Amino acid sequence: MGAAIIVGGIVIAQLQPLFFPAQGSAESQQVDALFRFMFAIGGMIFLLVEGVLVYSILRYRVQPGDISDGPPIQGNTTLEFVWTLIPAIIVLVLTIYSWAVWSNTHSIKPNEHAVGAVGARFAWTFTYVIDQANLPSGVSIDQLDPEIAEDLRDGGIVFPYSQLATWVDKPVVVSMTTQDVNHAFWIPGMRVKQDLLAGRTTEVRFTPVEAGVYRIVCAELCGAGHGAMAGQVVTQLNDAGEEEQVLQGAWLIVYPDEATYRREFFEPEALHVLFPPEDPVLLGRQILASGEYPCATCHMLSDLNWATGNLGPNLNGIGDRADDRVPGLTAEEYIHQSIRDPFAYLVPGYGALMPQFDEEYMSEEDLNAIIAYLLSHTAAAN
Ligand code: HEC
Ligand SMILES: [Cu+2]
Repeated sequence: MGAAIIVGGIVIAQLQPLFFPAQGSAESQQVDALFRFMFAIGGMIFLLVEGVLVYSILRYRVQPGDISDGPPIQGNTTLEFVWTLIPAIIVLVLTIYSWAVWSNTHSIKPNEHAVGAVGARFAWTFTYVIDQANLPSGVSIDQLDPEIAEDLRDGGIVFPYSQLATWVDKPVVVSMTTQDVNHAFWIPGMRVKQDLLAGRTTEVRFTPVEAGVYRIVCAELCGAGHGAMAGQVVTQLNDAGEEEQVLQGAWLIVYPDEATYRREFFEPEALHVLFPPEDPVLLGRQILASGEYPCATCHMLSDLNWATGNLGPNLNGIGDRADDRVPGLTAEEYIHQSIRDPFAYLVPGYGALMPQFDEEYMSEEDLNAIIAYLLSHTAAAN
């Protein structure tokens, strides 16, 4: 009987992969083993309790005509002792086992790939550092604009990107801060989850073991667009008229090796930052495309493949309507105001939802480039 319950619990625990996403990290293997262990214990207790229940219903059900009371039983010290001891042992074993998993998964690994993450309502932005040690191949520091070269010597240039990119077998540490309220950073496929706390930096560590694309989800209710603070796949038509899947929002991309990571992600992005375009329209496009600011969660804009944001007005054609919105404001002044001080004028039909991008959050240079880019979106230009 006891053996049947133990085997049954272990069999139940084998169902676990049905509910869990594929294991993407070294940590997920440890976390899942711990979970499977708890699931087996839970399965055994389930079988024991349900078994006793079903047995009692069948074995002790009332006989026809029997109206007597059951035997009067007063306490049972052995039984009480056993049902206290067994849970105490289970809790102790689980404490030791989970402590071991926790300290393994949280320990600092040698040679970690350090990435920054910023949570903002309602998007994630990741930051990468370019320094003299990881300049793109073929680029030397003398080719750079003197100001950029200076920053590079001074500890490196930080650039933002809307995806967390890394490669297989590389331990990653993500240092996280929030622009506004608390958020929680959750990658189900990696089995890691950590809160972002206002005014503090928190960290999360994992080592990917499988190349692929993983969802990042916000797991702390943070406002009206909370549900959008997660990656999505959207099917769109590309230039050739074929359907293709476009990634929206924050995703984790794991490349198979470092060389692919550098070639497909890091070097092209670093070149954009090291040699920024002079034309403000192109610069504005580059800034918005980088995902540094969370605009795509709320707005659509075909040129950047922003296809899902519907909390704010569609920005296609904004260049045509900007100078008619508020009497007395030029188109530039209106866009400036809509970003720095969004509640000064609310587009009819929309609520006061847009974050205020003050000078601390968005520099005047970034803002001017973004204005130039947005105003280039006219019906005539499209
Ligand atoms: C949380 C959602 C949200 C985010 C994030 C957001 N916006 Fe908005 N935005 C809105 C809403 C809602 C409105 C309409 C109400 C208003 O005017 O404030 C709006 C209005 C605007 C307008 C005026 C549109 C028009 O038709 O007149 C512009 C321009 C704009 N946003 C640009 C941006 C840019 C650029 C970013 C990123 C830097 C951004 N928004 C981020 C929600 C958002
Ligand atoms: Cu959030």
